[in-house]
Amino acid sequence: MTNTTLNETQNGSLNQLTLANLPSHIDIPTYDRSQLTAGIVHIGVGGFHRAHQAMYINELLKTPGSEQWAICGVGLLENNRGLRDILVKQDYLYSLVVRHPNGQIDNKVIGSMIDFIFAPDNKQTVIDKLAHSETKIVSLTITEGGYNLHPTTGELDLLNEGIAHDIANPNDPKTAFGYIAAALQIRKNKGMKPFTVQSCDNIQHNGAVTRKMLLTFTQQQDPELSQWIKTHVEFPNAMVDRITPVTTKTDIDYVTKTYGLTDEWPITCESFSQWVIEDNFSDGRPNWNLAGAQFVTDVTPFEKMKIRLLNAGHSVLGLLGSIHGYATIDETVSDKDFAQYLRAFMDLEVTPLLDKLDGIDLEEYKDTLIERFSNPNIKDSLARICSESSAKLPKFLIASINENLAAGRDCSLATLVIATWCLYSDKQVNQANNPLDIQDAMRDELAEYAQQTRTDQLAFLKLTSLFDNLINQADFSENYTTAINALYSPTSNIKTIMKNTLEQKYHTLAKGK
Ligand code: CS2
Repeated sequence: MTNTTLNETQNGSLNQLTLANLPSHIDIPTYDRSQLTAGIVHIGVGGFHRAHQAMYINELLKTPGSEQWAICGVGLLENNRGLRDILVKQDYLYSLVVRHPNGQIDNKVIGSMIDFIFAPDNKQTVIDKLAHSETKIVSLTITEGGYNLHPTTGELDLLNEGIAHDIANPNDPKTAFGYIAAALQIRKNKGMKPFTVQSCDNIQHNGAVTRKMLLTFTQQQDPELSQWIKTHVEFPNAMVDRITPVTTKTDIDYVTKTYGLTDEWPITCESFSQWVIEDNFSDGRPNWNLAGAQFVTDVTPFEKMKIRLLNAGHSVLGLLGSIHGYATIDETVSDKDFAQYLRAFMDLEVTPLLDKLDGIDLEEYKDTLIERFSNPNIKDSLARICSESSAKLPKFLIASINENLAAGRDCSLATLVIATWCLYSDKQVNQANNPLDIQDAMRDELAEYAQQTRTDQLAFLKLTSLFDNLINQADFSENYTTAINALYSPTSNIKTIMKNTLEQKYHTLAKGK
């Protein structure tokens, strides 16, 4: 590279033209992007999608034969406008910085996205794109909350504003379900094949849940459409995994320096990646297995293992670590008191709930999780981990509490996490009195219930849409009260409370519970 091109590159931004000027150690798309078509329309182009599914397609495209499986992104949210502008400017290219625990860094540019539609301004364009015969798969990362799954009834929350709006206005959708239903209606009317609806969110049986939500939704809108979807549309379940922190200014600066050009929204992620998919598709699929994904007939044991150990483990560290005053996962887990608590939680309150998995050694899996969490090059913020806890904890943690209670097993370690969530929602500061960055659609409601704890120790649990009947289960509420008393005592210290809870746990176990 000559000095002139280097300067031009340094001043330029990442796009199809400048790609050729990148330093040769950067892994760039070598395939002809002009020949690609978007067989996949992806709703919810967050960091995780860009580090995971889009990366798998990028790898696949490197060998000929998959040109029809590029991605068209769709952003449903008003705050996706900025992302659209950046992606358009960059010809939908973005950099992916893969950080290994040992410090090794793989610098990539991902080219599998070839279009992006900002839905709020282009509703009909999105519907037409989904209804187009080229679209074979509509995939989703709309977060746990995006499914509008009522946490205790397991049904679609018909009172949700967006859902109620979309049921009443089939031609003016706002939610993923509204768009999907509108497009499937067109395909049904035209006698076309449906696309597959593929969830990539951290929900156990994410495909079955998506199916159930969409069937309830369309049942309200048009029962005939619902029946057609029930008969014809596939919703494969999948386990997805790759830790992808929120992009920071440091990540952007790193890319500017290393790539010699500007990427306004690079993604950083860990080196580990896993995708286990049930092989049920309505109209074909890419050979993701050639890019490292795994097709199975039943994903149940994989997803339960991942959600109950990794995601719940994150929440355990996230809430306890936040109160202590830590900012990131690696910082929290490098404190041996937190690592010990996490491991005991995994071993004693989750492992007994998991089925044996051929080819997977659970002890090794847990060791790997701790190693991944400890990756000092992934500064995954506790604020991200604790964000939308109201949508996450029912699936990640409360499900395990209920299963343990039903089996007569102690679950005091998870109980302390729920009590800590109450303190976190109530005081909204850590134990050094510094404000916490709480992002949760239910933030005000959580605070309202939690703030009554001083007069009613069980007040938080009265939020039955999250906790269902936990308040009436003596085995739970006794431990919860003990935890609340400790957390709300004037001399409270989270580490001491964790130590005492662990000690008590071992006593209880010694008594055979
Ligand atoms: C995290 C997940 O949001 C969370 O609470 O646990 O985003 C986690 O990093 C991914 O599921 C990893 O695959």
